Amino acid sequence: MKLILAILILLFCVNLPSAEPNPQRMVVRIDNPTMALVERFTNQGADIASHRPGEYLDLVVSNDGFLALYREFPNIYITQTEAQLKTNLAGSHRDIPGYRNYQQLQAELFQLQTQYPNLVQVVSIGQSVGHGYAAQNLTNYQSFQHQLWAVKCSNNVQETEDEPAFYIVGEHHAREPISTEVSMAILINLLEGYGTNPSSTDILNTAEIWFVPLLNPDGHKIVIDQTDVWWRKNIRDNNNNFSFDFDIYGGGDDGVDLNRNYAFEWGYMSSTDDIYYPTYHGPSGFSEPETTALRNLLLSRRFLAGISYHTYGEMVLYPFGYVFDIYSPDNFEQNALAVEMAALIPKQNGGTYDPMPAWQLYPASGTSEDWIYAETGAFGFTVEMATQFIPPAAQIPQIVQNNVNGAMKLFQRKNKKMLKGNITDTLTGAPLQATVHISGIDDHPLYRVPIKSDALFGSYYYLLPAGEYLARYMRPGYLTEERYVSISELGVTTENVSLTPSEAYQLSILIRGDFFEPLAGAALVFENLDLPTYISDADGRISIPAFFPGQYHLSVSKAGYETLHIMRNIASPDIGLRLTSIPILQETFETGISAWQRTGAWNRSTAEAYGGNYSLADSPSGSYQNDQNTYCKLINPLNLHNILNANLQFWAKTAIALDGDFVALQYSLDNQNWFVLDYFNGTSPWTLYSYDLNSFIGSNLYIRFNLRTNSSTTANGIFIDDFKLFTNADVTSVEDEFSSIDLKIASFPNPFKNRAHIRLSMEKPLTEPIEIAIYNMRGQKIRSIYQGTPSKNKILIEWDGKDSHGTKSGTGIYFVLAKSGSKTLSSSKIVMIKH
Ligand code: 0X9
Ligand code: ZN
Repeated sequence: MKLILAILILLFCVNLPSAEPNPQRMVVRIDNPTMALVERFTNQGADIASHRPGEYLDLVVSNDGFLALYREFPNIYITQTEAQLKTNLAGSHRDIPGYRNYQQLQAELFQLQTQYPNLVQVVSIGQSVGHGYAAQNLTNYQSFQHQLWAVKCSNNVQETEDEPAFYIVGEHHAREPISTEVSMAILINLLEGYGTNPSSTDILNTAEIWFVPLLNPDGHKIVIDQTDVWWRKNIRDNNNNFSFDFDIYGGGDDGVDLNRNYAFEWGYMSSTDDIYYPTYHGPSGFSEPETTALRNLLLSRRFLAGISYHTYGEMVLYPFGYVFDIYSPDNFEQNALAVEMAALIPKQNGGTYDPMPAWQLYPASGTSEDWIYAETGAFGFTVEMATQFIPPAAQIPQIVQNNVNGAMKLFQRKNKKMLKGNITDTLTGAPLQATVHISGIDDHPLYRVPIKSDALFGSYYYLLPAGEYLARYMRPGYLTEERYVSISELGVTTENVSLTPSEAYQLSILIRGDFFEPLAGAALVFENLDLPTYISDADGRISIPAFFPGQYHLSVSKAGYETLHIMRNIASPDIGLRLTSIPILQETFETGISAWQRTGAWNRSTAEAYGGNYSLADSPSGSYQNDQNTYCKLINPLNLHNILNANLQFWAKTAIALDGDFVALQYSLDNQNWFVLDYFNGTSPWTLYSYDLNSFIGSNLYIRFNLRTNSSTTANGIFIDDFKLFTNADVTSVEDEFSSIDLKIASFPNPFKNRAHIRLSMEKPLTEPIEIAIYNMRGQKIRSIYQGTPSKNKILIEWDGKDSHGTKSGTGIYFVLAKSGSKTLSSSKIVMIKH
């Protein structure tokens, strides 16, 4: 007995935990971890407590886990014991009560509603998973009848006002209860400041803030009741035994990690399909009532941005986070906002929070920030508060107050660097839901839903970096409006737009190939619209009987040809599009691989080929190695100058372990900074991949494949074949509506009553005669108003609204077309309102 005691004391001296009969868990720290090490643990499904790149990696481990780790990393040390966690969780300090439980939270929310009836509205957005089991009369779940409470906070809270919204979410993860505390503190700060603090008053008068302080009430109960203070997931009954199963060693057969359950890039990195692990992603995206409830709330109105709070690490994370080196279309402004917020939040031991893209913490799939951003357009931030999961009560007010300041900064973002306005129907004045397309952002190759105006109010909000932009307002059935907008550092730019309904007409599209030969079987898709896919007939024609003129985002593809991916203003009855089948660069790997610079095992391979005998492979014979970070790069950049369409295509076959290994397709503009365009993992047969590179037109684009593997499973890898770049400087056929002569038409006033002034401006005086004529919506010419060769580069013409017979035309939409022979040089629409 004495000997055992002595050993125990000795163990404690070297910082080893005691071998208690009832095993306990703890947080251990590895200092200065490499990213490869972090990857190893994320991919093993290890219970990662926190990570600061290059500084530390904290893991939740059992006694056994500690010993195993200690053998490999003798310098690890315990930063938190279970006893400390329990003390912190239950503790209070003077008048600081510590952590709220569900009942306290619920009572307080309703008390706030009573106290501030004009500012607070409590609504249930769903029920917890345990509530569902309780409703099935399962006895073990009767104490889990939790509502998912949301709080709307705004002036005139009972009314649905035309205001932008922000959200605050607490506690995806059960063991992170300060995330609920901070949510409550932000709510209370706004309420108490209303009417006295100018910032709180402004925010509640002109915006709606939605709070979901406790997204995971069942898990919260597991932690607060100390059933398992390390619990992270919800309590889904994965093994269908009708009772909650946790495991003293850190996992538990039950529960889904709610922050892996969102259905965007669901189920790949730092996420597992093994129910036992703390990062189990659930049976499918949005399988859980908790994530589903938040999804429905976030889709119900236009949220500009929001924060999901977690512990710990003292970081402000922004999307994307699903794979290394990925930067979102709104990366510039998301970073700027994260920098601003982080600078306001002091760390506990000096300095301020660190802003970074979420993947820099570690790539994770199916997280809230990625789905929220990609599928709603809101800037979804994740804030990792504090330096431990459950800080002691005495520290709560300070940590929380610091974070309140960060959140207030986020809400104030609505007062600057924003484009907003109302979109209405020109004729009826009714609000319209329309897409707002900003060039330079909405043509980014990575996916994010288009920003739309609100169906009820027609209002739209678009956060942007300061600068000049071309904004397009599009809705099928209406003519597209274009505006040049200027976004200033300090203010909001208001651009109200009225869209004019257009009449449908018969559109004929002729699709041709390299030698103007008609192309049958080409597929035409109108992006982001609920329209069928059109296929060209034997004459290369697609005929759409009722087509509304306007600006469209369309793609045209045919096997063996480039894919056109272009914005096009379609307003004339006949348009032509031309696809090339002749790549300007083609790599079949049949004759060699000298165009590529390679590291690691990348080489051509005969193990697999899509065509011929060779393909490109990360591991030409057999499986790839563990712990690889190798690449294969096209030595010469792709020349994307003086073209109208750029499209990269290749075939690939993959067998890549789904535990975090991947091959990324990356691009760079400087041959130094690389960004992910796509990534591959899992198993797939030979598949054609196609990428729109139009947002890089005008530059030289470097391309490479990057293999990243961890220290667990290996597999066969990737095979790539028939790598082709198509560029096309002439996407339209000869008779298409626009020529290269730079001629602009502007009509004013528009709409007009008696007389319209039509101004033509040209880059330089023309050499050939042109005709300016007025056409009706059916495409019929009703009046020719100018014929000749303008000798100046600006001319002004008048139209009195009459047709060629001298009859006044009716109220409606007309087109002013400038033609040279049969070629349309430019067009403009004009609306006449007859009195
Ligand atoms: O892993 C998580 O869900 C969050 N960290 S925590 O320690 N609170 O569990 C961070 C998610 C942030 N997103 C990415 N890392 N992609
Ligand atoms: Zn968390």
